[in-house]
Parts: sequence; C-alpha cells; structure tokens
Amino acid sequence: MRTHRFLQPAPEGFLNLEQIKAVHGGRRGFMAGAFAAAVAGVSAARAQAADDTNIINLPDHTKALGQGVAARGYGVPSVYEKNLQRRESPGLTRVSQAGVSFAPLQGLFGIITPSGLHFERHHQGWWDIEPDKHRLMINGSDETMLKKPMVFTMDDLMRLPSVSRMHFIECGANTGMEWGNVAVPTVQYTHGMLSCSEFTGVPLKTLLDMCGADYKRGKFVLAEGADGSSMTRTIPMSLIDSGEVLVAYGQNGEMLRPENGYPLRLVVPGVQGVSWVKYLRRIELGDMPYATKDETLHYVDLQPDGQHRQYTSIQEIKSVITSPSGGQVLLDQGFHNITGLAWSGRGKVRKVDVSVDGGRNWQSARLEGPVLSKCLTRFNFDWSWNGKPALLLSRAVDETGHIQPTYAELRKVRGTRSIYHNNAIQTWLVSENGEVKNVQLS
Ligand SMILES: Nc1nc2c(c(=O)[nH]1)N[C@H]1C(S)=C(S)[C@@H](COP(=O)(O)O)O[C@H]1N2
Ligand SMILES: [Mo]
Repeated sequence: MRTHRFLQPAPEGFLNLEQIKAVHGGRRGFMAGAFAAAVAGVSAARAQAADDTNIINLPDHTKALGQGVAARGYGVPSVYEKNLQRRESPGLTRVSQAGVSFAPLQGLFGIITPSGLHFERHHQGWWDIEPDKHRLMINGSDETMLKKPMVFTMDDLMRLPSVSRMHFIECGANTGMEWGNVAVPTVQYTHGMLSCSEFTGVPLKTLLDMCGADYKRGKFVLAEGADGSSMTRTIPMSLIDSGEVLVAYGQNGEMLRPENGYPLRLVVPGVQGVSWVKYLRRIELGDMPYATKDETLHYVDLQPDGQHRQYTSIQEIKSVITSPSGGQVLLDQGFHNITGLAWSGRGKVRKVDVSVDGGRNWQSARLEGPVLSKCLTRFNFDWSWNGKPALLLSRAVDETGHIQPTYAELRKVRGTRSIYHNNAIQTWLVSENGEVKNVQLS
C-alpha cells in the first residue's frame, strides 16, 4: 500500500516519470497483488510469492549479528529515508537567513511533525542560544500596568506548573504563491509552512498573574524575540485569558529545536505563525495594539478596493490531500488510500469531504483520532483508480460551521493580490499516465 510513498522529489530536483519507473521497475502490479491477497486470502499471496526472491530467499540480516547499541546516542532515521527532508523553495528568498524551509507533508503520517522536519521561517537567521544566559522580562508599558515587573531565568520558568498541548503552527503566508496561480509543483511547497507538535510550557496568564497585571487597563501584550529581526507582535488579552497561550520550552517531549526558538517561544494556538515569537525575551503589557512593522507593513492583506486588512490573525478552516499529491506518480490502477490533513484556528475539525471528480460529487472522509482543537487532524479516504484522469479535492468544515472556500469564492471576497491567509480548496490532477500535478479550478 506504499506505492507512491517513496516518490519524494530527489535532492537535486524532481524525478521525471521515466526515472521513477526505472527506480520502481515500472508497473509491477504490487497494489493489485496486495489488495487481491487481502480479499482472496492465501492462494493469491502464494501466487505472488512464487516469483519474488525477496520473500523466497532468507536475507543476510536474518543470519548474522546486528549492530550494537553504543553507536547511537541520539537516534537518526534509516539511511533509506534520506530523501525526506525540509527543503527551501528555489528562488523564493534571496538569502536563507530570511528564508523558509518547507516540511515534507507528502511523506508524513498521523498528525505530529517530527521535530527535525518542522518547517522553519526566519526573518534574520536562527541562533542556538545558551539557556543559562537567556532571560524573559515581563514589564508594563507604564509603571502602573503591572504591580511587580519580573525577570525569569529558564530555571525559574521550568519549576512552575506546566501544561502540554498539541497544536498546529501555520505561517500566514502558507499557500501564498497560489494566490497568483503560480502552481508550485508539490504539496511540500504549496502547504509545507505547516507543522504540528506537542508543546510544553507555562501559560502566559500564570506569569502575568505573578507580576500582578492590571487586567482592567492591560488589554494587549507585546511579545519580543531575542534575534535580530525585531520580531514584535501584539497579542490580545482575550486570547491569553483562556490559558491557551503558552511560554513554551518543550517540543515533542524534548527541548525546542534551535531553529524553532530554543530555549523559549510563544505558542499562540490558532493564530498565524508570525505571532509565535521565537527566542522570546520580553513581554510588555499595554492598553492598545502596538502597530509594529510586522503588523502594519507586513502581514496585512491587500483587498480588491485597495485597503489593507490588519491584525488578520486566525488561520481559518483548511485542508489538503497530502498523498497522492503533486510530483508523485500512481504506478498502477486499483486501490489507493487518499490521505490528508485538516485544521482550523477556530477549534476542532468537524468534517472533511473528498471529491475525485473536480468537485461534482463529494463523499465523507474518515477522521482519524484524536480530533483536537487547533491541531492537525488526519483524514483518510478509500479510492479505486480506474486509470482515467481524476481531480482530487478535499473540503473541510470546522466546529464553528466555517467551510473551506473554493478559489472562486475566496477571490470574490479577497481579490488576487493577497499574500496571506489562503485557505482555498486545493486540487490535484491525476493524469492517465499516473502523474499528479497541481492545478487550479476556476
Ligand atoms: N524571533 C523570531 N520569531 C519568529 C520569527 C522570526 O524570524 N524571529 N518568524 C516568525 C514566523 S513568520 C513564523 S511563520 C514562525 C515560524 O516558526 P518555526 O520556524 O518554528 O516554524 O515563527 C515566527 N516567530
Ligand atoms: Mo510566517
């Protein structure tokens, strides 16, 4: 059932159909064989085994001693998984210190992104900051805003009551190229500024309480990072009140990775990635939004009438089929598992529908548990490919009733000149030769 799982873009670029067939020995009928075996029982399996030396001959690793444990202090993936990597989109940014690496969504399972494959977005490069020297200051915009401004060391923070929560983070610019119908080739580049981790840390509310915050006047905080990007973002107290916003040091059971903000970052569930300030060093409580450069010049949405929308923070309901997806190839007709991800910044995903005929007919996909609030949700859909061209789409609905729009619906309201907040339905075209391509339906 893994036919196209191996078809990652090669490090040096993209494999073409001939190269892929050379690697996989052409159409071997593996899918048909495996599916038939499941249905017809052992006789089909026996027939398939007859000419497969991989099952007939005992491999060396069943007859010799394996490797010892000492070689491995920190485990790394199999050498056969080398092609599954974060990648920079060629030509997207001028220097990689102000760049993006995209997560390889086409090769991931379930909902958690392995920390080493978490997407990266740096405005001014990343740092591996010495935790003993890192400090978090909490102050007010004037002397009366907080009774007791405080400076926390990492040790101070890590002895406080902690929580662990699974949440997605999506850059507001994810899928941004598609506004202009650039149709980048793979799901890694269309949707790969998206990742999901279990984060561990202290609710920001706990720290503000410790500082004696005046919540009658203090309605907004400014979060500031310790890198050179002057990354400062306003977070409204209405989000912080619920205890959801975390000052986090943990990611998937260990400390944050340097690329993702080690030793401390803000976690702002449901809100675009830019507000998840990395290398967090200062929180200021104030009585109005701060209108920083990343809230007035960048991260604003140009509307059809020429005005900019500001503070468009929530990542709206969205989904994408991650396999089969652009750049992959179906090696054979017959059964294929269609799989993908759905997420909403407003809460839980309620439903995902899949269409294989360009949106004429829709059927419900299976949501795999757990279905958590402001977290990725995995969906699966049984499909038998008849070898004809097919248009694969997914459409998600969240618990607040918001429905993922088509491109036509989205552009009618937002125009075509935005960069951020593209949550439109993605279409993959499967051609008769099995190649899968990114297309937009008008
Ligand atoms: N200090 C700091 N925080 C930052 C950034 C940055 O460049 N510096 N980039 C922001 C942006 S635009 C995004 S999308 C997320 C990316 O988080 P990640 O690199 O962990 O994926 O971090 C945000 N926080
Ligand atoms: Mo971002």
